[in-house]
Amino acid sequence: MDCIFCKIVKGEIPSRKVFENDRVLAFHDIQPAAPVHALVIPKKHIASMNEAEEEDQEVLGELLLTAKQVARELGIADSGYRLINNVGADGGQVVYHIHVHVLGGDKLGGLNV
Ligand code: IU
Repeated sequence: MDCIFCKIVKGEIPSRKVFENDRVLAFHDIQPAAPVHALVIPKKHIASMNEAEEEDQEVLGELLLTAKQVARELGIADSGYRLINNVGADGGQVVYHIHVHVLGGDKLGGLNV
């Protein structure tokens, strides 16, 4: 499968890793949209939230808990941060391997939902 994040998981494309275990990987985004911008992905290929299944429940929960740890690790936990999961074209998804953006390090603008 020609998935760029699967290649990052396999080490075929380098990344600046923040955290890794058997199930998830966190790394710095190559085009940061905020002073701190990391991505948390499952090692299993799930294209987007639309393709997530019941059996993915545990790893999806782990993505969020890892995002919390990443925020703490990168020093933005106390000031606050935003977790984003883009889904599909209108959601702004570009890479079709599910990921949680961890954004912070400044007051974030954009949609207030
Ligand atoms: P999106 O939610 O699919 O739009 O986010 C994809 C993100 O992946 C985006 O912020 C890119 O900068 C980031 N990214 C990356 O970190 N490394 C890569 O090799 C590629 C994209 I391609």
